[in-house]
Amino acid sequence: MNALLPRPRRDVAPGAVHLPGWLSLDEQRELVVACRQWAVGPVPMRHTRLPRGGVMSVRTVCVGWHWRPYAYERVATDVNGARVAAFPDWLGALGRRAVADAWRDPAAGEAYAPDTALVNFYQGRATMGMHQDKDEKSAAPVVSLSIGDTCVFRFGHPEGRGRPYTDVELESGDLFVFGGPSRFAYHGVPKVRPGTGEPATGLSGGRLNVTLRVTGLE
Ligand SMILES: O=C(O)CCC(=O)C(=O)O
Repeated sequence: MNALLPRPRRDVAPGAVHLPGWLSLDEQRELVVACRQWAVGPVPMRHTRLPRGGVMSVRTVCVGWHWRPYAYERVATDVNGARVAAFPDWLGALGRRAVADAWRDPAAGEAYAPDTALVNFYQGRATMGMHQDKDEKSAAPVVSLSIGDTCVFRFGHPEGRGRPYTDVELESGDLFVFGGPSRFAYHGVPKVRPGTGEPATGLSGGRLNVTLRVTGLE
């Protein structure tokens, strides 16, 4: 955590907002406890297999709906066939507060009804390539919460993976919301800075990222 320099909120692109230090230390601790529980089951955290045979370097566990490339399912057919953990009410409430604060729009926050969370854990050299979040059948915003090591979060535009993009340092407790014209912007994590996290969160190493989304599925 950088206690010396101020880290003001920033509108990175239309509909894309970075709110540094949005989660309190207690909220980060509670999220870490919840992520630890989800990581062991009913569907364990795993490296997602990609359709062309590759494997993602981050490990992922899902809540509410199970994500695999191009599909959301209630049951993790690509892992162990179990039904994913239920999406808790408290996580939906956190998402509503996030959207209201990021967009300074209480009505948009009230209307936000996320039904899935993807929990990504970055350890060692794990990174994430530029991609769009487009397996959801909804244009509702994505709420991204970071805990642990700082990362470089690269946020681009919907037309392609290349420039222009903005590199944002996401630290433990930061919130990033992207929706509206930026909902389908390409984004990725080219770098995580090991050893920069705050052990008081309960995470002794690595980086956790939780994204809340609306699947648009019944
Ligand atoms: O780890 C992050 O900050 C980004 C995660 C992400 O892009 C995703 O889950 O689709």
